[in-house]
Amino acid sequence: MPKSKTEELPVIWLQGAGCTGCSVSVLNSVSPSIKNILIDEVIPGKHINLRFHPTVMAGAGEAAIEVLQETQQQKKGGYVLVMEGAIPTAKGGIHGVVGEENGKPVPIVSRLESLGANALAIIALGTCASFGGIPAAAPNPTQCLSVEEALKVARITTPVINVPGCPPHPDWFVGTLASILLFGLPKPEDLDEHGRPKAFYGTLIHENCPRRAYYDERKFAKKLSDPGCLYELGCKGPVTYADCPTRLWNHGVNWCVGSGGLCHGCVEPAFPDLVSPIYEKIAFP
Ligand code: FSX
Ligand code: SF4
Ligand code: SF4
Repeated sequence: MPKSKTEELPVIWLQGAGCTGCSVSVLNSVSPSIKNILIDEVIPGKHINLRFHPTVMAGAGEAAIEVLQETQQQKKGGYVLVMEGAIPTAKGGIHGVVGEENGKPVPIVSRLESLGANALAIIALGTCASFGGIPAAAPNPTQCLSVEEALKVARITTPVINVPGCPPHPDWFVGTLASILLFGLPKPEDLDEHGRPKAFYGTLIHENCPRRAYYDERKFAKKLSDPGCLYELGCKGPVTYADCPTRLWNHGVNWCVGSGGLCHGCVEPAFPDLVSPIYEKIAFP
């Protein structure tokens, strides 16, 4: 039999301060299916070897934790670290821990530093990991940081790709990973000023919204179930960059504004503090 030419990319997935919605969203990936992503080839000839994922892995306890150490040593510079959730730093990081070493809990911030320093790249998945998000909202009692902020404190320079969204669309994550497998790490010009792949976050929601004609005619909805533009009800589409109106969610079924809700700017560094209250009109930029 000819030797398999499948290339493997080891992936370690950690969860900090978040709601696990990012994992749930990715598990809902339809094309490719989550089975294709986890078990088969995500794209022809390329396989993701997901070695650690707190929610879906079968392993537990010491054996699972050992995989972290082993990957860090044996695959140095050749694995991707997916960080979901923000990084709590108050009280030595004790508000978020992953396993133990010498009988002591290991803060997620230490895991990020050790695994992050040795990774090929880090995908900060979700708005919490990318920008702090809800766990870092004022008054931020656990002193949560984004992945980039936490790495900066530790002077770690591993490339970070931000894939925000609360939660992120499965395609944004799978597409980012597939692009690394196909073309290598993104070039600076592939990312926007907030480190997000332009392929997914390059367009303003407001530009592609099917209700845009209402906006231009100043026909504003008075309540959420009305036809009309949702701007006066608090829609943040005019300050939010993502392809939700054209990509749609749930495998092309609908999206926030399409289903009568407003865009609350979940992919932006400003989320949630600076786009709150959700149901209040923003000043047009
Ligand atoms: Fe954050 Fe992930 Fe929002 Fe939740 O854990 S991006 S709270 S949808 O899911 O980090
Ligand atoms: Fe813009 Fe929101 Fe109105 Fe759509 S509903 S046109 S995104 S303000
Ligand atoms: Fe987030 Fe807005 Fe897209 Fe909804 S429409 S998922 S709130 S960016």
